[in-house]
Amino acid sequence: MAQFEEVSQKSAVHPKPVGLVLQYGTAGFRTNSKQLDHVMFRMGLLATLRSKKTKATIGVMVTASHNPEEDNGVKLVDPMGEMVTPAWEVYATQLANAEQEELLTALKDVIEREAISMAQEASVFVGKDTRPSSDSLSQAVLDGVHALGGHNYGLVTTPQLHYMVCCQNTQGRYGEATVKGYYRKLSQAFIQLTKNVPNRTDDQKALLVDGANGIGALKVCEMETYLKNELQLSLFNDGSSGKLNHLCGADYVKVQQRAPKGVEMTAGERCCSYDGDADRIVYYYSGSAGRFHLLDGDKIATLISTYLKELLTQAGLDLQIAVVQTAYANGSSTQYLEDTMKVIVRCTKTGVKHLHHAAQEFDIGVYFEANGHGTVLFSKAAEEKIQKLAQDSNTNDERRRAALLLQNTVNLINQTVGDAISDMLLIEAVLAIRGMTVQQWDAIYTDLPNRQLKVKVADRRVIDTTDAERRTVSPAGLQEAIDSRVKKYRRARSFVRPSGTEDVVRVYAEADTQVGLRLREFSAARDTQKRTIGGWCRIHLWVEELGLRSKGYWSNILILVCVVSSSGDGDGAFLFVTLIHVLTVLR
Ligand code: 16G
Ligand code: MG
Repeated sequence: MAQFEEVSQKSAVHPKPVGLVLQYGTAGFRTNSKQLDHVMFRMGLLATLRSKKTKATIGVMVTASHNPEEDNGVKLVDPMGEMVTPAWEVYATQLANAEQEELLTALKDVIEREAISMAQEASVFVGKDTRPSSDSLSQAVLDGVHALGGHNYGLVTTPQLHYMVCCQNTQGRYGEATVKGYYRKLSQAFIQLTKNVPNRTDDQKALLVDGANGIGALKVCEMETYLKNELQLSLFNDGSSGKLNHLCGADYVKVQQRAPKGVEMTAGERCCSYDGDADRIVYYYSGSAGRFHLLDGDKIATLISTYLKELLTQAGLDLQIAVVQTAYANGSSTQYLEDTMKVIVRCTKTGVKHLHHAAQEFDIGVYFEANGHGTVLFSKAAEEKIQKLAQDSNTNDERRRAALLLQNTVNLINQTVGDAISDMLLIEAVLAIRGMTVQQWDAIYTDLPNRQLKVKVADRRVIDTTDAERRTVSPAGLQEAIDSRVKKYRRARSFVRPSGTEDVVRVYAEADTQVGLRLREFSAARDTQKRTIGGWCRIHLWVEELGLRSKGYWSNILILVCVVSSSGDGDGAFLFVTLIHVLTVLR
């Protein structure tokens, strides 16, 4: 067949390095950009097949998100804007790893197994971020889809691509499938939501944005005129000089628990950071003593679900609302949501697709990872009920007002995937409507002291987990060892899981303890540049107090010092140290 001949010829231009093996991971392929040319070409082919199979437009996004500028990656987007279905992740890995001479056989294998009619038309949208390698790599994707109706969107954020795929496949019902259509839909909803908020001052409209030197910076700039000064953005790390994700962006801020480079914030000012492809967001501010306060995905989920629940009550709508989190959600957030807010809370494995899937089971599913990936999903029935009430002229003013707010909230949210720009507008609207400052938002609950670190072990696959990654089933004895340490502390929780994106094991620990408080004092001193010999001595004393001496005094001191000095506060470090010791067994 002519199509296969063309595939053969073009694949020779995008040859696979012999023996290279890559895996379609949690968020697609991701590695150094130099290794990806053949993968891109083959994902172009696979997206075309997926489009023929589903008889719908498929998306391909070229990005490595928060990873360094030298890296790149690719992921496929299914017809409703969601991540590609798991069976096709397997095909993606098979195609990417087929040696040059095996490619056609691998391709034909997919066609046969999925009973794909090659005569069917195909449509593929290709998007890319601002990395230097994204130009040629997206061209390689297009080579794969070439002559089969592929459409190149050029520079877009990941969520914009998801959005446009969904618009295209719903014949415009979700919105217009263009970047301008996206700006218009979101900005109109934002203006509608905030227009009746009394006495909104310029201060309340001001927001500092760290664009991570990436695509989000470019796109939020384009959007500004649509917002008609209802939001006044000061943009930092806009990509004009700095390097992508370097000392800036949501991942840096969340992991380091400190402000990004280049953002000039004064006490109490609201700031947010996007990641490199703008599908993640975190907020933060500087407190009165110069202390850094982070408002992560858990705080965002709490703010949004509280707001939605209040509106549902005011509207008198009986819709079930749930919050979906992962094991990384701070225990205080879960407790607040369940005990105070009385909303259903679900926990899933790490990775957007798992949360998204779980959230689809409810009338309204709010999902967020602590790292800032997340959005809100409304069921079709929920959207219809909201719409019906908003148009019902017989209902009372309070109910109608709440229904209208809900309706505009639905329009403001990108339901296809977590979206830094859409989430930012929603948070800004909610703060305005509820008349809340960032400090009041932060005070809804207090995070339990916690720590997260990665450990390199010989083979991370020996760790197998269950219960949404909260417990290990192998190797034998690991879970018991964790349990015996965790039970010594109040409100303590800890888990170990193999990373889905790096060759490491991640360790998480949280607890409410006196030692945690003292470590917090120490790190506050660090923040105000009062790093003292006395401070370091106190760390020695705590290690003694915790009885860690026998378990390797100096290595404990070292880990504590690293943990305390590399992150905002030192809480949880003690528990963490004991866990590192559990893991040394596996090294
Ligand atoms: C990917 C996921 C993110 C998850 C992270 C976990 C998407 C779009 N991104 O970045 O949701 O939190 O992986 O990484 O799904 P880990 O398995 O290395 O901890
Ligand atoms: Mg990202």
